[in-house]
Amino acid sequence: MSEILKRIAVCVERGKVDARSFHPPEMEGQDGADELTGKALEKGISPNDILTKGLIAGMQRVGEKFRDNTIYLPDVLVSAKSMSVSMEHLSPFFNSGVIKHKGKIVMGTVAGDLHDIGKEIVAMFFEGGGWKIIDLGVDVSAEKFNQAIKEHKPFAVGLSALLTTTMISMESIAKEIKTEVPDVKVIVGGAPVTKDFADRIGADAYSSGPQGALDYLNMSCPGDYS
Ligand code: B12
Repeated sequence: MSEILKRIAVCVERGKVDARSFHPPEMEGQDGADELTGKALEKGISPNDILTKGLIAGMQRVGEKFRDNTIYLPDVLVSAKSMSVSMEHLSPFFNSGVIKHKGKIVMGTVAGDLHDIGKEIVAMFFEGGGWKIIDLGVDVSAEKFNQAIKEHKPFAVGLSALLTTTMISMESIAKEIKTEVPDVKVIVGGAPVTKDFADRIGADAYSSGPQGALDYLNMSCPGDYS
């Protein structure tokens, strides 16, 4: 694999945004994800390879380390920043259809709940895994989820709940989604949510963090970037 793609993956993994950033200290002064993505495009490396062999490869390692508790939230946030500066270089290729997403995922925090930090992180990992996110924000009703599902035809919908009280909304929302659009995969998560609860409400998948959910998506819908 091209050296520059390996370096892009390392920049995402370590959170090296650009040449000016001081983080991580041992990479100070070196090109970051920003410059390397620009240079890779100038060299004629395909945007698809930059995405899959650079950004997604780096983000996969971030997800595994976060799942294994060897890195923490601040590390994930700098990795997300590195990924997003690179994505700015790649966005024209998404818009023109040169690179394709694996599929779409509708995300939202359920009705009555305003917590969105966890949902944003999960969404960012999904995006880093090659999925297009339609983020409905917080306090999202079943009706709004169903409207978005019908409009965007996603492969899956991700529901987040942080309150024991809003887990009750999660239950009715998951059931209403499954009644209206049985084919869409419902993935649930959030601090009070458990696997038993997810099974009871008829969700297709539960994960305590982003990586388990991403593994589930990639297993059920491996996608095709060609
Ligand atoms: C920040 C925070 C707030 C902020 C939210 C800001 C924001 N923009 O999100 C504010 C101040 C608004 C807030 C308000 C309230 N909060 Co609050 N809040 C928190 C706090 C401190 C951190 C939550 C957080 O962001 N964690 C960090 C993220 C990264 O973790 P996470 O959300 O769990 O997400 C991870 C996983 O759960 C999972 N995940 C999450 N969503 C999804 C979705 C899918 C599909 C998947 C696969 C995975 C997944 O992956 C994420 C990444 O690993 C927690 C306490 C705590 N330490 O958790 C209390 C906490 C959640 N809040 C609590 C309460 C009670 C409230 C209030 C009712 C307080 C009040 N009396 O007004 C209000 C409720 C407002 C409302 N209607 O929602 C309680 C809930 C208790 C309970 N069990 O019901 C907690 C636990 C605090 C406590 N110990 O009492 N809160």
